[in-house]
Amino acid sequence: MQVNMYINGEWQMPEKDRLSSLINPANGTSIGTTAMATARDAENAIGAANNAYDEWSALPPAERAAYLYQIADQIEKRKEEISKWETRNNGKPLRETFADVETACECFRYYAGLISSTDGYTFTSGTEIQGLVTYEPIGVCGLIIPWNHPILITAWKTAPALAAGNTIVLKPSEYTPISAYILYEIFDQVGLPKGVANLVPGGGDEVGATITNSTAIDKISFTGGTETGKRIMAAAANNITNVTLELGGKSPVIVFGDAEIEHAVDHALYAIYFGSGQVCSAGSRILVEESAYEKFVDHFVARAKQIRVGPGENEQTEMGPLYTEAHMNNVLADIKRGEEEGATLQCGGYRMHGEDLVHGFFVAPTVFTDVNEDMSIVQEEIFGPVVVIQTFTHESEAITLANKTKYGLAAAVFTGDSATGMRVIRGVKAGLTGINTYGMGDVKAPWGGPKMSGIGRSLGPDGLKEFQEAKQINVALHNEKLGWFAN
Ligand code: TXE
Repeated sequence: MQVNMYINGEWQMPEKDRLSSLINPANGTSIGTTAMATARDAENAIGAANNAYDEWSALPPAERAAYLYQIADQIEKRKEEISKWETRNNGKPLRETFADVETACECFRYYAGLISSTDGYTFTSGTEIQGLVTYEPIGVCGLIIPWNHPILITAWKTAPALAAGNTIVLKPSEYTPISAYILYEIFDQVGLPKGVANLVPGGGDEVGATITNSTAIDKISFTGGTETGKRIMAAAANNITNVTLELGGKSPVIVFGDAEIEHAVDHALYAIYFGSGQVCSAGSRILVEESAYEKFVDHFVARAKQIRVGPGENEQTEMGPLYTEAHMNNVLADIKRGEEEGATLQCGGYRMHGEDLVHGFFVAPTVFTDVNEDMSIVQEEIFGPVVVIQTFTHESEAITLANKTKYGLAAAVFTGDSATGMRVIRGVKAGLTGINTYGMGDVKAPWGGPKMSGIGRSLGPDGLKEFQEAKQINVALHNEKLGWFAN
């Protein structure tokens, strides 16, 4: 597999010295190479997107929607192939990559439907003005994608951007560009007009920075780490470029003593170990009411130890490796710091070396107890299969602890009393929340959160608005002077 650039409707090969190896995190072997585009390539892509803008944005929404429906159909046809490559490239189990590809399809169909069925609105101002509000595309959008959900987040940004009439320059993660490459094969196949969508695989410092600093980019939509998000926002400030940032989290799962404990444990396991904890909305802090603490910890640790960790291509696997060796080493260093800070390691905490794991980047499901909110493992996003369990004694303490990090992405509360659930969720600063469930996420509803978790929302009607500019049009009903000035 070689990932090339796609600029102005043409495949472009990089120079030989601009290729980087792609590694399967389950076994450390090479699965292909990717182009590492230059700043010049990125500028060419931005130029092509600018040239294509007038025609694409002028198409009736239904015609743009027709392309999106065709794209969704082709993704569906190649679902198995895309999932397999995504698993080899990112490491996630097949059941996760299948779900991501299915949601990517759904996302293209959802925004095709939404753009065909929604419009602006009218207003009346006094007796003199009939007003209209229209939603227009923003222009050329730079979409910067992380490695943890490559095809999914590519779809979350691409589908609403194109539906709204923008043209795009997409930079996938330099580690996981394969599924985006296949998506661009599909764009080519369905005959998306030249320059409407451009693919520039490459590094953040070169391609990413060219996009974020460009005066010819009208919108930046980024998902990734909070530190990178700050750099992107600073670069965007120079040109007052519109930004959407979807960043990190340290999301709480709050369990009251009256909750069904087995149910809460089951959801809490999913919340942290899905995606090996490499998910922005991961429930990486569990807060349990003192009366249920012992039972919860016993059940949670017993089940965490039984999770089947292995290569994602193995149908039995429930949790895969971390995406690179360097990231695995960071996660292991964070775990060591937790032990040094005095937390108790209940299980995991090590690199796994089983027969089929020895060359991969596997970290065992890890649980810490006896933690407090001053510890770095309670405050910092680890982005691995590591969870901390704390106690609380009453509702207001649960809310205070839940809010005591710089992030505000997700939160869930488990309780037998729906009023308690509602009160607590209202008190928690987070954008994605659940009561007696951690199964959150639907293309129809906004995704994102406040504080250092970002700015703006993906998905749902809010996700479309991120790629649109509102315009008010005031139409005079009578040709009368204002008469504000006498002469
Ligand atoms: O992400 P980066 P990294 C968090 C998670 C993780 C940490 C670091 O905690 O451990 O971030 O991960 C591109 N200008 N999340 O370093 O750097 C980069 O090439 C423009 C949370 O892998 O944010 C890639 O395409 N672009 C998260 C994308 O940004 C730049 C998902 C994401 O990489 C750039 C991933 C620059 N200066 C990590 N520098 C989530 N919210 O889901 C890098 N990039």
